[in-house]
Amino acid sequence: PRSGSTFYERYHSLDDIYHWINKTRQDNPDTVEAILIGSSYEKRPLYALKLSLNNSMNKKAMWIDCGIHAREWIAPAFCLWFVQYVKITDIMDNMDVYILPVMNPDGYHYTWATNRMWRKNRSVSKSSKCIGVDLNRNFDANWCTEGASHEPCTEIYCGAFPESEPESQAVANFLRSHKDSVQLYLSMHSYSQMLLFPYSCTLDEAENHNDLMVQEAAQLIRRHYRNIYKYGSGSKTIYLAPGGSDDWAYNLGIKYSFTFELQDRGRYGFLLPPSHISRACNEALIASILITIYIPHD
Ligand code: ING
Ligand code: ZN
Repeated sequence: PRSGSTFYERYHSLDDIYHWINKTRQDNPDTVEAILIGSSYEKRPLYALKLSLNNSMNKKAMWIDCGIHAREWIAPAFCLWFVQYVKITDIMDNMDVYILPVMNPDGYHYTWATNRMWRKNRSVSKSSKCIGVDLNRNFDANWCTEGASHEPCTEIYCGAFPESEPESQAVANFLRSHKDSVQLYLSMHSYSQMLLFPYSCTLDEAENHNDLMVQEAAQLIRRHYRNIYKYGSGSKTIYLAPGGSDDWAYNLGIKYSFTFELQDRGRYGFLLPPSHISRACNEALIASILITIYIPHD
């Protein structure tokens, strides 16, 4: 390890992250619970942590997933960072937090073992030799229209049908069964420094108040870190991308639904050096806390 860097300022293998999940749960029995929400194509467990105050009667909750795409290593690093550095009073007085540190464990493991630039999961297709579905094209939001592909050899393969993949199905099932409490959905990606809200699956405008919230969040990052984040709807800010998790969550009824594209803007791209983890995660942390503060209280 780089001298002077903490555990949270480094990237970690999947095994290390599973150990971290277990240790975090054991060290914080009153506030942290690990929930098995499903398993991956290669049968790895999908653990979400639930952060809540002792005996909290919270009816409200937020969800964060990280690492839906394998090579975007800063995303899982953010989920660990969030758990470590979020101050309990910042959010948890009002909300429980569900946090899935690695939504695509098979792909993440593959980027450590074999191919650093892998994006998709590792599911085997019946119709092709090519492996993997883009989990962020596999949700049931204008599934596999323009911006996704039926061709398994592409990076934006939508899968055989919506929620065909165990990873997307696990998240969708969890959110369906918790939709009365979950008010805020956040999905962490990299790179390009953007705060995105629905829709990505159509150029139509979503009816929401998310615009103001991300504008404030982007301004906060600019003031504190002198760093520029663009914001807007996914389809107008990057590209049309149907089947994404944030659009699906929004259509489910989770009105406050965002995708964060973390650092950087392309200098290192997916290979963001560990020395940048702290800044990248801190700016996303203050942005996400600001968004929680903006959510109307009842
Ligand atoms: N970007 C996202 C992608 O899946 C996105 C952009 C956001 C798509 C929200 C759909 C919904 O292509 C990266 N970097 O993965
Ligand atoms: Zn991504």
